Amino acid sequence: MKHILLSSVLATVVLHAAASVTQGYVNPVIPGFYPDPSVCRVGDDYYLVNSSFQYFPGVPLFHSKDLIHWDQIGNVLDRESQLPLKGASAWLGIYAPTIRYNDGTYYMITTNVGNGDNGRGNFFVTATGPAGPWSDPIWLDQGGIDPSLLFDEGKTYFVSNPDGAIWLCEIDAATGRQLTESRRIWEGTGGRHPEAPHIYKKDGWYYLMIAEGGTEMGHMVTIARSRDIYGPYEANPDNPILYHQRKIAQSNPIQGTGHADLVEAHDGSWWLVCLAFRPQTNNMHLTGRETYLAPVTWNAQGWPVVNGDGTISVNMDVATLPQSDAMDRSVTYDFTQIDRMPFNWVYLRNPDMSNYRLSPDGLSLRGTSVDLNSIGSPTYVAVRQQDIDFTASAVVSLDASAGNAEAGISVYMDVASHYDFFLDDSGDGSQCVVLRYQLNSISGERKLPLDIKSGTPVSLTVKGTADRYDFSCEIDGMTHSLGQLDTRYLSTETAGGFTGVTIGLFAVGDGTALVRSFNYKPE
Ligand code: 6LW
Repeated sequence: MKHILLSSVLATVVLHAAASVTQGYVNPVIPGFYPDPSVCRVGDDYYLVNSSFQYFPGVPLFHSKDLIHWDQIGNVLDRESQLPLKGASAWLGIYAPTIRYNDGTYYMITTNVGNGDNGRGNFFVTATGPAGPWSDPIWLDQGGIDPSLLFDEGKTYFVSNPDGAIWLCEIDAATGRQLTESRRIWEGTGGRHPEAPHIYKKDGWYYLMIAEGGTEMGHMVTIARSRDIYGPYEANPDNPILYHQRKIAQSNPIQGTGHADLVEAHDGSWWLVCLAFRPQTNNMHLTGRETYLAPVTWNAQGWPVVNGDGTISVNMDVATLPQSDAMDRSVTYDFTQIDRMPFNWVYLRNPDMSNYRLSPDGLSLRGTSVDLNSIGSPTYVAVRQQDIDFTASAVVSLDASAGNAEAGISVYMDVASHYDFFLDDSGDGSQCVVLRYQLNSISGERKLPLDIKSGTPVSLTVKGTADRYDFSCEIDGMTHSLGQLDTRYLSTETAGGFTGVTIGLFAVGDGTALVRSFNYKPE
C-alpha cells in the first residue's frame, strides 16, 4: 500500500513537472533524414509527415501534443500497392507530402517520382483515423511536385508546381477527378524552384506560402495573399519570411531553412514546421534535411513573422505549448524480445519480407545476390543517423555453410556511397571482419587479420563524429579497431540525393545472419 501510494505521488509529481514546462525547446524537433515536414491539427492533437524517397514503408507519420516532442505512430504508405519503388534512387520515390484533416477524414497527398500511374505522379490516400489503414492511391492529373490541399466552403482545392510556377485547380475529394482547369497563380519572388505551396485561409485572405531558392543553402520561405483563391496574389513586402543566407545566420549551425507548413495551435498561437540541415564538416551535411519548429506572429499588416527575425536557432527560448515528456533517443533494440520491427526501421525500395524474420533468437537476415550497390532491394533494414555524434552497434553472427556471404552494418548514404562493416565468410568454416568503402566505382577494404569460427557472435560498432566514422569490433571479449573513414564522402554535397545517412543491418550472398540486438546512442 505504502509502495503504491509513493509511486502515485511520484507519478503526479512527474506529470505535473512535465506539464508545467512552457518555455524553450531544442531544434531540430525531429533530427535526421525527416525532410519536407507537413503538419495538421485535429483538436489538440498534431500530426506530421515527411518525405521518404526510396525507402519503404514510406511517409513516416508522427503525433504530438506540443509540436516539440513527436512520437512516430506509423507510416502512411506501408504496402506495395501504395508504394511501388522499382529502380528508385535517392533522387526519386516519395517527395514532399502534405497532411490535412477535413470532416472526419485524414488526407495525405504526395508525389511518387519515377513510379507514378500512367505518367502521373501526384496522388492522395485517405483514412478515418491517423493510424490507418490508409486507402490505395487516388491519382491526380495536375503535374508538378509538392501537392497540397485546401478544404474551403465545401470545395477541395489542389495546388502543386508544374512548369516552374504554382498552379491551382479544384478536385473531387472522393475520386480525385479534376473539376476546374489548372490555373497558374504565382511564381514566387524570383528565386529558383518555386515549390512546397500551401494555401491557408485566415481573416478573409488566402495566404499562399511556398519555398524558393532550391533545397540547398539558398533555400527560403516566401508568402503572398489574395482575397480570391485564384489571385491575383500580392507578395509580402518583407519576404522571405524565413531565410538563413542573412548575415545574422552566418554562423548559425542550422542552414538551408525552407519547405514549411503553418499551423494554428489549439491555444491560438501560430507555428511553422520547416526543413533545414546541419553542416558538420567543410560545410557538408550527412544527417539529411531534418524537421524544425518556429513560432509565428502576425504583424500589423497581417503578414506572418517567423521567430521575430526570420531565422531559427538550436536553442529556442520562446513560450511553447505545455510540454510533454522528452523521449530518450538512446535505444537498444533487443530483437529476441520483439515481434515486429518498430515504425522507424526502413527497407530499400520494395523488400521481399521473407528475407527478414523476427524470432526469440533475434532478427534473421537472409542474404541474396542483390548487394548494397544494387538499385534493387538488398537485404537491408535501417534507422536514420539522427545525430552528428553517435554510437551504433550490433551483435551479429553469420551462418554461411552454403557458400560466400557477408553480413553486418552499413553506413549508407545511397547506392554509390556507403561504408560497410561486416563479417565475411567464404564458406570454409572461418570468417573475418572487413571494413569496406564503396564510393561510386571506387572501393577498398581493410581486413582484421584474425580467423573467427563460423557462427561466432561479433559485436560491430560504428562511432560517428563530425569528421570521421570510427569502426571497431569485439570478439570473445577483445576489442579490435578497424580504423576510421572520412565522413565527407558520404555527405549530401558529395553523394547527392535527397536523403540522409541511414545505419542499417545487411546480409548479402548465400548465408543467413542473426542479429541479436542493435543499439543507437546519441553522444
Ligand atoms: C521537395 C521540394 C524540396 O519535393 O525538395 O526542399 C524536394 N524542397 O519541395 C525533395 O524533398
